[in-house]
Amino acid sequence: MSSASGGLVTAMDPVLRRRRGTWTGWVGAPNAGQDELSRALGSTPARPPYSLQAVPLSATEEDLFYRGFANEVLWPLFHGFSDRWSSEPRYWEAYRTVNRRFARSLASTVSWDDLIWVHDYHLMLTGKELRALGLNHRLAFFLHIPFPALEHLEEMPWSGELVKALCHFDLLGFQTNGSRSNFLDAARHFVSDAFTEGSGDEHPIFQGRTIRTGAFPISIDAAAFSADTHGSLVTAMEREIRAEMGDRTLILGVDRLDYSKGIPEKLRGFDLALERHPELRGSVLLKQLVVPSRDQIPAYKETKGEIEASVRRINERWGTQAWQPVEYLYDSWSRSELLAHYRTADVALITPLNDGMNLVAKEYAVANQGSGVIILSAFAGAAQELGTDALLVDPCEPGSVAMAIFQAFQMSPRERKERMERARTTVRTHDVHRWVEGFLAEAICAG
Ligand code: ADQ
Repeated sequence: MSSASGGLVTAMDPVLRRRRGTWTGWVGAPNAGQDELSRALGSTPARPPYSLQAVPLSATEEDLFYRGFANEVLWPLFHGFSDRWSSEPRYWEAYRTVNRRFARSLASTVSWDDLIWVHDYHLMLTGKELRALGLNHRLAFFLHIPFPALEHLEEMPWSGELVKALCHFDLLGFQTNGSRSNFLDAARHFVSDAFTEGSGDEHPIFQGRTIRTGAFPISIDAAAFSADTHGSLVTAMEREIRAEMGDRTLILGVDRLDYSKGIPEKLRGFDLALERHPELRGSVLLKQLVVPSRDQIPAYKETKGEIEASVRRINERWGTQAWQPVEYLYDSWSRSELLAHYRTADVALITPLNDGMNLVAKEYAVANQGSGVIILSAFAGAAQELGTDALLVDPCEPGSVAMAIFQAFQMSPRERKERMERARTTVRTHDVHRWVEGFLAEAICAG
């Protein structure tokens, strides 16, 4: 991970705090070790109550493995951005080397009965590497991002090797059934001999082991989120934000800087809403937080420039002396600031073009104790659980986003409250602890 401000850390930290275990990871800076990893994951005091094992990477490896293969090849390809991925062969070589290093590091510390649970697209070769080192442990993998359709995956020359490597895990977990079925299609294509008459269509057998697959939609620590919203600091900040807003409707956007999050598309939709619905002018504020992320990668810099130009255009077009329609912040909020904004916002506007899950939608559902409205992209994994209570949009269609903004603005307090209560119940009953129980129950049956 590059910092502790991503969805993976938000989801996994409470799980390890409760269940213990060892987190093996890279801290996100060249040559960083154990102390840096503690600081990145812990609050104060620095060390979280589980073990940490740092795998250091050199500056070149950070460049080729993390920025290169993980985020300039796999991230765009797996999110369906066929025109954005790089075919640089050095990236692939670095990915193999680093995955091997992670496997060696893991192999040096595991006990004979440990379950090894590997997370995300950075480490898809570790299963194969661990087996090559002779480990017979139960190996599980969870992919936090979407698994692409075969037609996208096939564009990359290393796809076959990647899919075959994944087949060394006993359990492969995905966010949605769509991703799971895309993986099975890819396995059928690249590892066809794993599908025999005996194995059936859904349970490939690879080197004598049955590979289990499943959809496990990830969630948040809903109880902790809900409890933290009552802190005095959060309440004071909420009062301040409300006072600044006056009677205006606060529409909130919280996204990591990423072209997959659909921020320029969101702004296009907002602009069109102001054009089509004069009632909104002077009455709404879009507060958009963009959390810095991967900003060394050219595509991310471009996205940042595009967002900033678009904010300027909208403010020039519609702003008056008394009112500026968009407040844009390129920053990282503290948890209290984030919670205070979730509590105050009348609408959460979440428009990724493609997203494994999107935890912001779930966090808002739990933290907003009032009667907020969730506007959510149909292409976020979270839409499958929250789809009936949120207003679903196609982020590529500005008209769809504009209509949802106006619908949220006009929605009766009663309808808002009912929708929000149902969304909150969904997230509370399917929280991250239930997610982990479901995954581990399946992992224990595997292997
Ligand atoms: P991400 O793409 O990082 O995660 P997301 O699910 O949107 O995205 O989560 C972002 C997380 O960052 C939220 O938990 C949020 O609270 C946190 N955050 C936002 N602003 C912050 C700030 N200023 N400081 C600290 N934290 C901040 C990937 C996938 C997602 C998937 C998650 C989990 O891309 O689709 O939901 O993993 O599996």
